[in-house]
Amino acid sequence: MLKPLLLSVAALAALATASAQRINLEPEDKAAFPPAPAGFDKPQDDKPKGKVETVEYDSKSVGVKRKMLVYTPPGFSKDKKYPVLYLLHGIGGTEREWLDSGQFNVVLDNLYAEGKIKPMIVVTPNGRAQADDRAQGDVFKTAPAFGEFDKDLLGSVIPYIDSHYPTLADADHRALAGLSMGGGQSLNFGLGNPDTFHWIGGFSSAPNTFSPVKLVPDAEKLKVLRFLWVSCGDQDGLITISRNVHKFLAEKKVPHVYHVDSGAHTWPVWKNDLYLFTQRIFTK
Ligand code: FER
Repeated sequence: MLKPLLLSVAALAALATASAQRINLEPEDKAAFPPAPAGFDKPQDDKPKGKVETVEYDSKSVGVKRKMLVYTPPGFSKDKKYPVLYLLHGIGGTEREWLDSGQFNVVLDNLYAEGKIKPMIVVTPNGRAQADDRAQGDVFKTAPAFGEFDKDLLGSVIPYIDSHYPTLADADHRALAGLSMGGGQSLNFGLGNPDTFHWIGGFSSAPNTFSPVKLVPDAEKLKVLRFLWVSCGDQDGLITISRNVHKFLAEKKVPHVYHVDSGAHTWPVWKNDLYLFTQRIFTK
């Protein structure tokens, strides 16, 4: 087995692709939903756009000012109240990754134009909870800081958003999702804090994902969840992580969706997951 800790970010996609031949799929590794239609991620000039802004907040746990991006939907008004999706990046990214590499705002704008999602605020914080949170050098060395991010998220990020934006500030109106390292964080912190998040998604979750027993020590406590999504690409060497989480959830009878995309550890998979996941949150 390759030692991912020695790999650069550039080598990561290669790892996912190179290991494709060694991936043994199991019968349950299937798509739960059809993929997004062509053009779902292409800007449409004639449609209303949401707004993305960068804000700075005081991180109590890290002890510095940190940045995050906040997307407010088309037609946003301070006189309304909105649910909030916290969307987390991967090991090679920062608070800008979902925007610069994933164009998440375009995917959401297009879903609004078709009336397919509820109006929501989307926050992309920086999940590398350390003073230097840039994605530089050997980013795998920063993996421990991703494990510390729950303190910042719960102690500073969410309080900032709830005090500066018109949010519906309860678990029924708060979602947590992310890709790879951010997927692991979403499962770890989301399932660990069912009083804070009722909608949770792990996309291609990385080896930072807790083992299933640690992730779900008490299945009863997860009955409050409204939606739990576990997905991965069928050509991603990390699929065993998501599959094992799915199997454990199924054994413990925790309702969830296990969705296997066609693709590797790459953006088309995560954009597709965003498209499918956001249509299923804040419903009812
Ligand atoms: C690893 C392989 C992949 C790992 C992290 C990743 C911490 C993360 C990948 C990503 O975020 O894209 O062994 O260990």
